[in-house]
Amino acid sequence: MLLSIEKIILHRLNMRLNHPFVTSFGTTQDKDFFMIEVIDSDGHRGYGESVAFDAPWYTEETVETTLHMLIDFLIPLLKRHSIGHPKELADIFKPIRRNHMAKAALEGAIWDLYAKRQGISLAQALGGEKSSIDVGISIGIQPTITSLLNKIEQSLEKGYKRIKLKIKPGHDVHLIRDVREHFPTTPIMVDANSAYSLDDLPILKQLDAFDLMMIEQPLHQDDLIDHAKLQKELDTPICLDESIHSLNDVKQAIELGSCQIINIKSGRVGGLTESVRIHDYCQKHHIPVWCGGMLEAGVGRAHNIALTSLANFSLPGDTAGSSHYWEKDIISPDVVVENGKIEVPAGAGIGYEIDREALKRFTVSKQVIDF
Ligand code: OSB
Ligand code: MG
Repeated sequence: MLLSIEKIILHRLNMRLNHPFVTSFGTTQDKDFFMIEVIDSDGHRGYGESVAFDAPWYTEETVETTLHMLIDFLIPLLKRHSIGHPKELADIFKPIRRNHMAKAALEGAIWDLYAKRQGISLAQALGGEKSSIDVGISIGIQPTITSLLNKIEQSLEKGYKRIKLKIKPGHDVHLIRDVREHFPTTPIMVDANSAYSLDDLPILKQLDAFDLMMIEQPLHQDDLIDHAKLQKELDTPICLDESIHSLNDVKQAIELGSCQIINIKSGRVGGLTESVRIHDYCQKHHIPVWCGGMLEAGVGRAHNIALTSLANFSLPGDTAGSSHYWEKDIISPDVVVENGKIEVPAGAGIGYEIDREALKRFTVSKQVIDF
């Protein structure tokens, strides 16, 4: 059955994070982003969230570039095709190079719409098998070691299954040593967001002493070769985030030995279809994957939960509960973490409703595109 799209609404939102999130790149507190609502002729509504930030510090995309791509290229392309299944979008979007976050936002909304039309959950539509997922938490760089230790303690009390800490040069070995003294057996990993180079090998090698689950994206954001050289020198598994934009990147990384674990973010790889392909390929090659986070609001978080229900998402991801980020989320119910687990909703599509009151409160502007 073909999808009969009648209307697309781009909701531009601004939401303030409960706490500023600090990485090796800088600080984020006010999240400017948009949510896509796709409405079909039967009144089904599919939702997608764009994960691009207001500035291009994580990848090259921004809120403005993703809107430009959607309005001037991707939505016009979509209008010229009839689609039966969201997997067809990969071919339809092929004439447009990269711009993965823009593509993923629209593709995600269409996956949700498709699942709702089928009367199945998004998790089921993607091939998910788990009814609940284990989750971890990503703690940004803290002003003092005391506040970091407190945050870790609070996160463990809430049951999070692993703790991810951000590191950068000058804020690494001593910090992890302190943390390990207080938490000798907690599953801990670190994320450098590309802050190091091979010149830092002596420092990175010292991290081997702390029994970390993995070190995420230590080197340059577009590198695979140096990561392969580094992995040969380290006992700690390397996980790639920024370096992975597609299944092709994953194939090259595995062949080169650049990493042993992959962080999948649907926005970074161009959508859920590509995420599932990467998941399947990694499963076949015995590479565990986990679902990364982009400080998403409810819709993006719901998509991450559905994706994480696939079997080879065998390590806890960064999908923390709504209340970790927001005073009020835009979905109902909130995403709740209990004993470090999130129940995968069984309802149709993403399985969460949009809280219209909250949506209105955070809406800055709205654009309606008729088909
Ligand atoms: O590197 O995984 C990252 C947040 C924004 C951009 C990049 C990253 C992150 C996080 C936080 O680590 C993940 C989350 O809690 O959503
Ligand atoms: Mg990362």
